[in-house]
Amino acid sequence: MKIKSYFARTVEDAMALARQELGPDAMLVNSRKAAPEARSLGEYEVVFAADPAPLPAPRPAEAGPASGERLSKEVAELKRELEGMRRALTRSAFAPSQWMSSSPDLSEAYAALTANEVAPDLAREIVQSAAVRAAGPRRPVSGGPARQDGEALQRALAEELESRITAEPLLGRGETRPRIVALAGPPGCGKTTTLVKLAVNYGLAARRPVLLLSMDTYRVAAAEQLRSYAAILGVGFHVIETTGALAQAIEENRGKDLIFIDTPGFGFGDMDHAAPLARFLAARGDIDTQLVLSCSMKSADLTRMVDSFASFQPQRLLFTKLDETGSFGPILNEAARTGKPLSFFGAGQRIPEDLETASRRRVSELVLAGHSVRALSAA
Ligand SMILES: Nc1nc2c(ncn2[C@@H]2O[C@H](COP(=O)(O)OP(=O)(O)O)[C@@H](O)[C@H]2O)c(=O)[nH]1
Ligand SMILES: [Mg+2]
Repeated sequence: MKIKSYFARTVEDAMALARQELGPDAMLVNSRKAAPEARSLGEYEVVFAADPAPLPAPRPAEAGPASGERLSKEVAELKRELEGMRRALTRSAFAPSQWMSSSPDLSEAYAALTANEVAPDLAREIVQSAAVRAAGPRRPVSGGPARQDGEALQRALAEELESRITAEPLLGRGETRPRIVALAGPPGCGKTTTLVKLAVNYGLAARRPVLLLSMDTYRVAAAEQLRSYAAILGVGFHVIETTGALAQAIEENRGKDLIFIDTPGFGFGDMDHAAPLARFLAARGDIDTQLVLSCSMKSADLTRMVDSFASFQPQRLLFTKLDETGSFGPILNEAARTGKPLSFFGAGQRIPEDLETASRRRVSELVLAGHSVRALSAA
């Protein structure tokens, strides 16, 4: 037997070359994308085996329908094979690494995280680090037992997850008074609702003098919503049209303890209008700008939204509508990606009850909820 490779731009061409030289009885051994060093010869390589004395190239008369049929059969077979290879490659590129798929606990944990919309890269990182952490110093993961200690792994997952985020359920920056908080974010994400919740819980409930300022003068009646709340709560309220007026209002209310600034919702298309306010807030070292984000947003849109609010230089991320979703991965994704602390969570429409302080523990509970490695192991 003689083994010979043929290179060409396509598999079909390479096979035609081989058949021409070796005749119809040569056997196809392998076909693949050419190795990089052989790429100059052709994109694809087919390997044929034939008897040592190569048969003469078939004369046109012999290359009749029979050999043509055979060729196309082989090509069809090759195509199937290539498709199989492509699928296998795709699977291994997106699947967790080898050792992860060798451990049911780890792959279950990875699946649970990604099902909760944790970004695949982050999920992989967390599971891998958790596996190392759970294995402890004397039990390296590679070649270790396929089945982890379920409880240790569960704990390690939470620890790894929590180590990637921070929480600061705070209002204002540092110790300076008044504490000034601006809530920014897309339309309908819950800025006004959350502002009132915060004003009640941290202002009125603590008997601290509060002032509410609304800059939401774009939409009809938007400021009126806050005006009525201010009236009900009996706190000061002003509608502010410009950043200059905002600076002045802050100056005139230095005696207050808490100043909340409600801002218009800016969507992807409105960012040009947002520029003056974004510049103002970014430049004010005394204003705590919190970016309000709804958990019910699709995670890709959420990421885009966070990026488009970068010019506001928000101090913290505030997630709302936790009650409207079952997938909490995006909270983790954005907190880990931006490195910004999480401040508060809105978890319902009721004012002021549906407000929570953010904590790392809460996030890991939400993200890992329903996932217990132990339970899965026992199953
Ligand atoms: N389910 C739920 N709804 C919320 C939450 N926060 C705000 N909302 C609702 O979302 C809608 C828009 O809220 P609003 O505060 O006006 O959003 P804004 O445009 O960002 O000021 C209102 O119907 C709110 O009641 C929350 O945490 N959960
Ligand atoms: Mg509003």
